[in-house]
Amino acid sequence: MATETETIAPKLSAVEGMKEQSRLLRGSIALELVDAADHFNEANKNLLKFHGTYQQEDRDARKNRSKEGVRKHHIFMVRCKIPGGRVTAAQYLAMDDIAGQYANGTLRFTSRQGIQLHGVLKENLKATIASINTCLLTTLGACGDVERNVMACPAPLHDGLRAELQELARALANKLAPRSGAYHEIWLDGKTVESAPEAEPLYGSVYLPRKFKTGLALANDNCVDIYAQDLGFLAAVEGGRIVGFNVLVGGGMGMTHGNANTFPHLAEPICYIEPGEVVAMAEAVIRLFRDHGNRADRKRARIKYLVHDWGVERFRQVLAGYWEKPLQHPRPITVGAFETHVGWHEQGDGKWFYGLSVENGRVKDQGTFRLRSAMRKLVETLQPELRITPLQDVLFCNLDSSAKGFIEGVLSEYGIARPDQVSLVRKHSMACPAIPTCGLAISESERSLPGLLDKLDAVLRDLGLEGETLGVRMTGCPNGCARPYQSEIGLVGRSGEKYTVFVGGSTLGDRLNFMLCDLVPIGQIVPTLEPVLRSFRDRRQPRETFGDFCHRQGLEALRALLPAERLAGKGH
Ligand code: SRM
Ligand code: SF4
Repeated sequence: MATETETIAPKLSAVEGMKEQSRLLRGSIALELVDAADHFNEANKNLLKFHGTYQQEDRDARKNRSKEGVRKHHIFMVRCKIPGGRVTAAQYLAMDDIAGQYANGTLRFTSRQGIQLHGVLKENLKATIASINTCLLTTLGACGDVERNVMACPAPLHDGLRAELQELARALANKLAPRSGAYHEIWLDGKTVESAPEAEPLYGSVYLPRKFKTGLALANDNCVDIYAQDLGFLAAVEGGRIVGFNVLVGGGMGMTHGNANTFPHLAEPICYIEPGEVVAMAEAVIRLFRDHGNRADRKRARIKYLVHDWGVERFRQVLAGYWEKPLQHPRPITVGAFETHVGWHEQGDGKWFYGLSVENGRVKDQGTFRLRSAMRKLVETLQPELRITPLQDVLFCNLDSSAKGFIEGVLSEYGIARPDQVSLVRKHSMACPAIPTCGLAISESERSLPGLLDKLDAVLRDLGLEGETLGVRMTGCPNGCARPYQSEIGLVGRSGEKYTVFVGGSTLGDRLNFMLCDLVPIGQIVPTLEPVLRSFRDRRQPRETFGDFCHRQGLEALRALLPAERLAGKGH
């Protein structure tokens, strides 16, 4: 029995044991890969995430299958980690080939500038991951308890700033990638990598308590949503060059309905560093997280809970123990703009880039909408560098001015809207994949947002608000993969067809929104928002945005506008 002065160490989560026993992520994945089953056991299923793949179930097929007493239809999602979202034309075309050969014939640009494939069968998993590596992309560390894809502004502007952020994103991704030889052994040549270390130098044998996400931003363009990152580097710019960074720690979106101990949290400024110290600071923060993060309760394991529970001052003190010099205080840098980067823009080097708005990041051919074919034709012909944006869109880079007419001709031929034909609200919106692939989804998201935006567009037009910048971010569960808790309107799956509606976020991504009402049937979401939008039109202050208006009015004033049946759901 423990004495009064002894503390009983909390029981570690089951995933910690799986990592510990995995021999640096090997487990028995290689053995299971060649057996006849269409899925992996629980331990390997968890380890596979570090290799960039999730074992999923086709949820559309689930109902019929259980009626017929047939087993689950297992499929795999494969995620590429692409720092700063940059891919060459050849890499994109290879990914498109792989999507056709091994996946469900679609590609998906993610909210962290990656590319996902869905619907891969176990028998094709090795070929899929090997082919991705052949085109010099990787899936290693795209998921799992390690550094995830590092985000940076994708715009190819020759402004002396963005290229530096892109370079840093690559340097961080290289330095923070797992060093285990398991990935090579299992997916590539099958041989043991002689140079691979016995232990992970940064992560140790049990890796991090949870996923860890890093992004870099400029104050005048917070397109990466720096406040949602576990670790953010916000540039200080003087005389047109980056002179240092504020280090922000503790952003994260995920929460669990009904568990008040879990919540979205914005990253807070902790200290200031010199430009050459970015990688070392990332390692210091990761070491701190490795040593102090919660390894008992995975729902409370993110670094945001350390920042929240300790407070900024204590966090700084602990971080000081991982940093050789005295920590400098953060500078007063605040974000002032957020760019989508869609449309036709000069790069500043005589070339141009064209940002295409891709609805929910899904590249597919469906009926007369043939985005996948259009992308292929554009990439084959123009051979551009492509950059994926944090809003799941894509930029065609390094173009001659003559390319614009060709691009718009192809878009029109393949039934794709030009950026100027897409409403402002649609351009600023995004949804997560949810059903049918995501095992955690409670409600639809990617498949429901387009129809919901049709209705919202109509209301905005009726109210004369179609010129307003506001976005809807929708997710099929409270994990927040489309970062819904920062947007002007956030819709979060609550129970089947019912959603929690949030309002009051800022276009700049620097403020959390608040719950307006709960358990709203999907068909009632736009009618619920209509009186709030009408009040915004009639009572806004000059140049006030919808998010700022909701924030200023506050919950009670906004709820007074709602129909009586909406008031049953609680606000907070
Ligand atoms: Fe996410 C889990 C999809 C960005 C918070 N996320 C998942 C899984 C893997 C479901 C699962 O664990 O079984 C989803 C796969 C669905 C599918 O079928 O593809 C999934 N997340 C996505 C993507 C594809 C959404 C998208 O619309 O693009 C994004 C992939 C990004 C990438 O390329 O790396 C994606 N996920 C995010 C973000 C946004 C971000 O990082 O900027 C968040 C909120 C920020 C954060 O991390 O707090 C996010 N995803 C989560 C969480 C909640 C984690 C938490 O600790 O609170 C989960 C659940 C979990 O980890 O247990 C999750
Ligand atoms: Fe799945 Fe939820 Fe993430 Fe959507 S928010 S992809 S439903 S985990």
